[in-house]
Amino acid sequence: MIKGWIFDLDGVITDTAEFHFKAWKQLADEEGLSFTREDNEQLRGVSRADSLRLLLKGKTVTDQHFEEMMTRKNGYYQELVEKMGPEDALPGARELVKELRSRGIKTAIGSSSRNAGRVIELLQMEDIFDTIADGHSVANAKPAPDLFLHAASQLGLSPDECVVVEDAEAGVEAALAGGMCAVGIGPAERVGKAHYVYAETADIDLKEVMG
Ligand code: GL1
Ligand code: MG
Repeated sequence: MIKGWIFDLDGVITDTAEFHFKAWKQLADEEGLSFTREDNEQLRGVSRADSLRLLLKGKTVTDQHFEEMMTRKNGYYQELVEKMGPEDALPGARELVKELRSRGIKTAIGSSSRNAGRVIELLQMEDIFDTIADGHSVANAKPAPDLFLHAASQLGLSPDECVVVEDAEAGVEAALAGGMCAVGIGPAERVGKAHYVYAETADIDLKEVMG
C-alpha cells in the first residue's frame, strides 16, 4: 500500500539543470577545463563533490583548491537561482503534489542538492511537502539509497510504502536499491530501469502507479 511519494527536485519539480550547467561551465572556463552540455548530462542527480570529480576528469588538485572550486560554482548557481519564482515549477508538478496530499498521501523532497530548501522556498512549495531530504541529510549520495531511506523514515513510512520520482539514472538506481517503487521521468535509455516511465512530470498517470 503506497502512503508516500518522494520527489527528486532538479528535473522533476523544476528545471534547474540549465543553471547548474551555466555555473559549472563558468567554473570550467575559468579553470581551463573542457565541459560540454553532453558532459552536463552525466551530472544529473550527482552530488556537488561527485560532479566536480566528473568535471576534473581525473585531474588531481589539492583539497583546498577542490573546496574553493565547489564554493565558487555554488556562488554562481545561487546567483542564478535567486531569480526563480513560483512560475518556475515544471508543468503539472504543483498540481500532482497537491492531488496526492488531498488523497492523504505524504510528500517529500529527496534531492542531492544542498540548495533544495532554498529552491523549494522560491517556488513557494514549502507547505506542500512534509519533509525535505537534501544534500545535507546523508553522507552517501545517489545511487546509494540512503537519501530516500532517510526521507521515508522522516515520513514515518517503510520503503515499500513509498514511490520515488526521478529523472536521473543514479536516482532510479537509488530508489530500487532502497526497495521503493520507482517512477522515471525522461527517456528509457536514462530511466528505463524504473517501474514506470513517463516523458515528463505532467504525464505521470496516478491511477497507473497507485493501482
Ligand atoms: C548538486 C550538484 C548539481 C546537481 C545537483 C543534483 O547540487 O552541484 O550539479 O547535480 O546536485 O540535482 P548543489 O550544488 O546544489 O548541492
Ligand atoms: Mg534530478
